[in-house]
Amino acid sequence: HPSYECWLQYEPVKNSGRANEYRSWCARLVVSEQGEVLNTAVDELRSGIRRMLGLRPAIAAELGPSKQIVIGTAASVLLTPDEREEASDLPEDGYFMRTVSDERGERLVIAGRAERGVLYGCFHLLRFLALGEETEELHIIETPKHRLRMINHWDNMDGSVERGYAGQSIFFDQNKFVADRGRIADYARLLASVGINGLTINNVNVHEVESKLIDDSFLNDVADVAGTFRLYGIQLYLSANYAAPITIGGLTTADPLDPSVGAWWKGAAANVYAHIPDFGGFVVKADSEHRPGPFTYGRDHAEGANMLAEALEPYGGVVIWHCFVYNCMQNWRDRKTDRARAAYDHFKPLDGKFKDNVILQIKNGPMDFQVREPVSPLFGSMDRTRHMMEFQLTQEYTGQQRHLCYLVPQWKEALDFDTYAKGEGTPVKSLIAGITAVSNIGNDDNWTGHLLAQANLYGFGRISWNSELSAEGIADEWARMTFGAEPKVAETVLDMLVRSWRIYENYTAPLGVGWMVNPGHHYGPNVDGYEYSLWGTYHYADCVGIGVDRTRETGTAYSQQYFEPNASMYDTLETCPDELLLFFHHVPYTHALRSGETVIQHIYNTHFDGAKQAEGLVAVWRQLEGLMDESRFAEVLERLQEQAEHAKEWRDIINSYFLRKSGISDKLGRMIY
Ligand code: BDP
Repeated sequence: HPSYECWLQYEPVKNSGRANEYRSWCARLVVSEQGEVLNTAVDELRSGIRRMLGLRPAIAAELGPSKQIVIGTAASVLLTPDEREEASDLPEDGYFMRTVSDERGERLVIAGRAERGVLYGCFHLLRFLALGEETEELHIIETPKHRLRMINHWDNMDGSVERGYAGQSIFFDQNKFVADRGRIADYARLLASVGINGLTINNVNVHEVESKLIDDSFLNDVADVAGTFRLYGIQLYLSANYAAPITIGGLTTADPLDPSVGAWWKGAAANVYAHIPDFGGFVVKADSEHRPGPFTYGRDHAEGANMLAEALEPYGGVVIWHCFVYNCMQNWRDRKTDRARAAYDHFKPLDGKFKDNVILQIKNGPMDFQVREPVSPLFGSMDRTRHMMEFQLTQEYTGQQRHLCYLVPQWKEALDFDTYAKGEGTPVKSLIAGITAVSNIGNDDNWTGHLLAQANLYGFGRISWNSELSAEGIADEWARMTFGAEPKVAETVLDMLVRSWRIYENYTAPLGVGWMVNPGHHYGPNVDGYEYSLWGTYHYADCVGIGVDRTRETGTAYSQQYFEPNASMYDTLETCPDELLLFFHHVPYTHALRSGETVIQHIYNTHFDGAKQAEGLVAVWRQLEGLMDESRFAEVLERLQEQAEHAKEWRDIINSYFLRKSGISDKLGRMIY
C-alpha cells in the first residue's frame, strides 16, 4: 500500500544511465563487522538496492577488485589517512560518505563514527538513489546540528491519542501493549531514515495506568519495545507522573525534598535501567493543566526536577522538564495577567539552578502551538540551563490533518529567530540542546490521516538533523521520494506544501491573535469560544478594536521579556511585524498596517483570499489525476475538498463576526454593514 510506505517507496530507478551507475557500486557490499544497528543498516541497504535496482548485492568481508560499497564504523573500515582524519572529527551520530579510488580498488565508503552514523549514511545513500543523484564523485560529511532529535507521543494506554488525528495508538490498546509489534518496527525505520534518535511513547499527561509503565506491571513490554527502537538507533524515554510515589509507590507524599521520595525514585530508576540499560530518561509535565508537581509542596521546579535528575544520574539518564507551566484558572478580569508571560516568569529566575542532566523543554511560542506566535522569550534567557525546542507535528491548531498545513516554514522561522541574547547573531538554533515534536501519527493506513501531513514528519526529522536545510528543499525531496520523479506531480505538491501555512493562516485567526477555535477539541471557528474562559487566551475584540496589549506602558509588558532590539521592535506599534500585530497590540479596526491596509480590511481580504486559495488547492490536485496511483490521489482529494468547504465556514464566521462588531463594511463591497 503506497501510502503506508511514506517516503521510502524504493521504486525501480527509471533512468537507465543512473541505474547502471548505481548497479556498478551496489553489486558488492563490503561489511567486516557485526552489530545490532549495523545489521539494520546493511539489511536496509540490501532491500533498497534490490527494490530500486533489481539486484541482490553480494556481501563480502574483504575489498574486491571492482567497484563496491564499504560500510562500517570509522574504526574498522577506514583505509586511508585522509579518511581517518575526517572521521576523528565526527560527533557520535555523524558519518561520511565518499568515493575513493586507489591501488586497493574503487569504493564508495559509508563510515559512521558509531553504528548509528552508519545507519544514517545508508539511508542517505538510498535517498540519493531514490532522487537520482549522482554518485560517481562523493565527498559528503554529515554531522547533526542537534544531538537530541526526538518525538513525543501523546498516546494513552487505552489506545486513544491525545490530540491525535490519525487513528489510534500504534503502541497501546485496552490498557495493554499491542500484541503485534510489526508496525512499531516499521515506524522505527521511518524515524531512523530521517535521523530521529529518541522518543517517548506515552502522553505527557500521565494517568494512573500509564504511571505503571515504570514499574513491573509493564516494564517487560517497555523493554521489548525499547529493543525494537534500539535496532534503529532510537533511545526510549517515558513520560513520568510526578505523583508516582503516591499513585504507585504507596507513599503519602511526592515532596521532592522528602528523603523517602528521593529514595523511591532511585529505586524506580534502578529497576527501569535493569530492564533497559540504554533508557533515555523521564519527560515530565508538572504543575501544569492540573498535573501534580512540586508546587503542591511549596517547592520550585529546580528542586522538583533535580530530585529526579539525581535518580537518573548514575545511569546517564536525563530529565526533560516541560516549561509549559501557567495558571489555567486565571482571573480574566485582570488585564495585567498574561498567560504568554508564564513560562519566562516561572523559569527565568531558576536559571543556573538545574542539574546538568536536566533539559528544559520549551514550546516554540509562549502560548500553545498557534498558527502564528512569536518565539518564546525563554530562548536565549537561560544561558546556564540546557534547554530544547518543542514543536507540534500533530496539527491541533492547524487543521487537525484535515487541512493541509506544511509546518516546516514555521519551524524554520522559530529556529532562525535572532534572540540577540549574546548580541546580534544569536539565533535560537545556536542555543538549544535538541529538538522534539509531538507526533502526528496513529494507526491509520497512511500513518498521518492526511497523506500530505507525512511531509511534516519527514521535514521535522530533516530539520532537526540540519536546521540549515530550506523548507522548500525538504518539501521537494519529500514530494519526489513519495510520489516519484514525474515532474508535474513533484512540482505541484511542492507548490501546495509551501503555500499551505499561509493559506491556513489567511482564513483562520488574524494577525497573530490566535485562539478563535471551538473550545475543547479546537477544530473549527469560534471567535469567542475562549474569550471569557479562565484559560487565558483572549483577543479582546469589542466594537472599537481588537488585540492583546502586551506593551510595557499600557499592557502586560510581555514585550519586555525579549532582548533589545526585539523588545522595542515588538513594543512599538510602527515596528511590530504585521503578522504579530494583534499578539502585541490592541488597536482600532481602522489602524493601518504596515502593508497599508486597515486591520478590518485585512481581515476581510485574507479570509476571502484564504478560502479561495483552499479551493484552488483542490483544482491543482485534480490535475494530477492519472499521474499517481488512484488510491493516493483519491484520499488526498477527499481531504482537500473538506478543507475547501471548511475554509468557507471559517471565512464566513470570522468575517461576519467582525463586520457586526466593527460596523465597517468591506471596501470591496463583499459585505455591507
Ligand atoms: C496542548 C494540548 C494539551 C496538551 C498540552 C501540553 O491541548 O492536550 O496536554 O498542550 O503540551 O496543546 O502539555
